[in-house]
Amino acid sequence: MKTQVAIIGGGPSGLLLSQLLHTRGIDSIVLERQTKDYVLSRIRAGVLEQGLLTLLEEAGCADRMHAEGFTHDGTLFSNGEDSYRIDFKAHTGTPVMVYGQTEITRDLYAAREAAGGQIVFSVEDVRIHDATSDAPSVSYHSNGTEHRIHCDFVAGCDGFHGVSRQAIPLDVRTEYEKVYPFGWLGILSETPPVHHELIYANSDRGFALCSMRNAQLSRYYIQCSLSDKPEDWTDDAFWQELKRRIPSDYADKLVTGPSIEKSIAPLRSFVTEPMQYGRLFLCGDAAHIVPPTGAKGLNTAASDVHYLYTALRAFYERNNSDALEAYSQTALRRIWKAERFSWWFSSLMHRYPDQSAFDLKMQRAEIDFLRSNTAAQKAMAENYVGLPY
Ligand code: RFL
Ligand code: PHB
Repeated sequence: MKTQVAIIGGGPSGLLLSQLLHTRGIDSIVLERQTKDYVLSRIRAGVLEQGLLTLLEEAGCADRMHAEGFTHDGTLFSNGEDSYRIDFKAHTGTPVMVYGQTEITRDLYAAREAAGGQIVFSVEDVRIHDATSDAPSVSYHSNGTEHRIHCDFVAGCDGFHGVSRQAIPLDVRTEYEKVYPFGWLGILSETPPVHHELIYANSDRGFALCSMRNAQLSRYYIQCSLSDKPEDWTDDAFWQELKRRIPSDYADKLVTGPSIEKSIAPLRSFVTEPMQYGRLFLCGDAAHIVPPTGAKGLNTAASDVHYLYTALRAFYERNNSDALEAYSQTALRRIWKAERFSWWFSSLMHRYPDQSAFDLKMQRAEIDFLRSNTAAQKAMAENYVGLPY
């Protein structure tokens, strides 16, 4: 088999890149380890930056998002009983969009299928060959048979546990990591959201987040211990704990119901450098992870896709490889800023097991500063809605 760009991973990064390339007549084949149903059963991100919206529009996949998504101009922050709102739109001129990653992925699959795009599911043993040559290839097993795709470029969009990052030799690759001493227990419930905007809550009992997918579907999270298992938490225990962490006005009107999904995500900051090796380019979670505080995971994946798509277009349309050569450097400049924001926002909002009385005072002072200082709120808003590409 032959294609121009072999894409490993059929999550949002791989599908978006494939669809964008298709709009410019550039061929790709997507290899996905799981089945489509499995990919569409994962509940992940919910808040989208304007940059991702623009990419989805360019890919021709934004109609349902514009019809069904919710534009949020701001967000509530609470600290115990005290709450305040930061108006993103007033500070930056830009709102954010609330529309689930699962729905974006569904829309991208529909677009690829309508365009006759090639996506091979349930592939095994994916390997990248000759990445530093002008003629790389990707081999894989499907239904017990080995196949090989010859291509011009390989896009590694296969997430944190994929093979692409591992294909960069250890003497070339440097990894930076911080693991946080807690996780997020999340539930999805078919109940109306407690508030029309998100609530990020800091409390003496730990962090909580009230989010949503639509008018009848809510997404809630609470900070939990890393040793907790989802089955340790009954729905009732979850709702009780959430209510203790948000201001009582909201706790009193919270509509509870059975969870339809319950999972625990560990929190991690991670970056690998460089994000390219010869003709292999990493995008999204394959190259970096952020803690979910601030919703930057999917949005940083989108900015990588933007830079790689732009660079591939320059190569195919103008025979110019400058942007491809600069890809890692360009993408990483924005990634590190999103890493900084997610790390800072996580530090501000969570209770740490080893937090000293001094650390707690510093956290409170920082929250108070944010609550009362317009410049601090503007900086927060600029980061939250997404730094420019
Ligand atoms: P994905 O979504 O992980 O997709 C990678 C795809 O590659 C496939 N794959 C392979 N395919 C072929 N061969 C292999 N060897 C392969 N190995 C893996 C996988 O099956 C998968 O389909 O990465 P991508 O596309 O870069 O997208 C990134 C986003 O998914 C991610 O940044 C966010 O979802 C992160 N994230 C969240 N971000 C937010 O902004 N807000 C959130 O609330 C939020 N919640 C989450 C999250 C990530 C989670 N993970 C990864 C555990 C909750 C969870 C549980
Ligand atoms: C979500 O809706 O899943 C969500 C929203 C905001 C975050 C993290 C997750 O910061």
